[in-house]
Amino acid sequence: MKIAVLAGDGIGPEVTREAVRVLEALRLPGLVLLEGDVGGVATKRHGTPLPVETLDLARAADAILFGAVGDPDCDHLDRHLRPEQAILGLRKELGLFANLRPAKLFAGLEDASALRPEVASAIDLLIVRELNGDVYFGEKGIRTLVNGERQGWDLMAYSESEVRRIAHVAFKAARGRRGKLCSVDKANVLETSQVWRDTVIEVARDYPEIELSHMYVDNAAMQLVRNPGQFDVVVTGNLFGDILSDQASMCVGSIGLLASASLGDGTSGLYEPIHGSAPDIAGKGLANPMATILSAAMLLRHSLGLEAEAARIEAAVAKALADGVRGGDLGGTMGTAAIGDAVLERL
Ligand code: GGG
Repeated sequence: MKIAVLAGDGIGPEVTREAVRVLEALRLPGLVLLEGDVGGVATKRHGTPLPVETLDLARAADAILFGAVGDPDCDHLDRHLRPEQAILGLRKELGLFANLRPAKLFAGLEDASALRPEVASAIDLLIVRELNGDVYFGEKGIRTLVNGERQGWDLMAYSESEVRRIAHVAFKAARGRRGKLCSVDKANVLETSQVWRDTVIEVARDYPEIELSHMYVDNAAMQLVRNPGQFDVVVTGNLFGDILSDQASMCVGSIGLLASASLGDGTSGLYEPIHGSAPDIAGKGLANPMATILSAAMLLRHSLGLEAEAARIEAAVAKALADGVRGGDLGGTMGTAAIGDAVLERL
């Protein structure tokens, strides 16, 4: 069982270290962890955010544990050299088109949510974000208009086959949960969303037992804070999914709690916290590592088939939170390593 550990920038190395400690504590026979450079750190060392050695390491691994990328030192660089290109490149190169982002309120965090406790306690949803299309990968550029102004442009596009494959993932996920799927788009304005909606409706014929609904993204953002308990599985495009999952994270208390799995048709998957590199707190030992620890649990479940071990990690995190373990993101004072210790003690 070979796991590529790509810690990246900012708080990435700190939070990844705690997840690695948890994985090592399980003493899984045959587990090998191999580190690689990615993101801004790779641009500085190798002149590219995704060196070929890192890509080869990721390809050869059974799964990838990823921290975060993003470095203000690289803000002035050409887009191709920016840290974020590393994660986009990995998703594209490895065909990781389905990003699963579960959000559930942990017991004891009712007061940490941005929502009223009775509203927050109903949250148990899964956002299925498409990862290989949309404005992230459409043609883009900056052109000069006749009046001399610069104009930036990014093509938003989804083909039927791209929508079809993510819709199947979402319908199957709904089948294993409460049987409800909400497809989020902006079909009243965007042609992209019209194709998205028509295709989701077509795929729905294969899943008559699933209750399908459609929602415009602006309404979905509002409903997520008004009545999040109505959602079971939400399927949406790359950009809308990125935004809605950050919003969902504050509904359950903190972006430091949301894990994710990026999956494709192959066997290896990539697992990362949904948060970025948080350069403002990098290196201070203040970041909450729970999202990365929970991502490691998803890795064990989805890529290695180790359900019992995954559940053990999730139970340890839940117990730590129920016992009052809190970092600064949740109004507490505990640092990254202390939170990692608290999870390890309960493993
Ligand atoms: N761990 C997530 C991370 O590093 N996010 C930074 C980033 O640039 N993400 C782009 C995206 O998720 O679309």
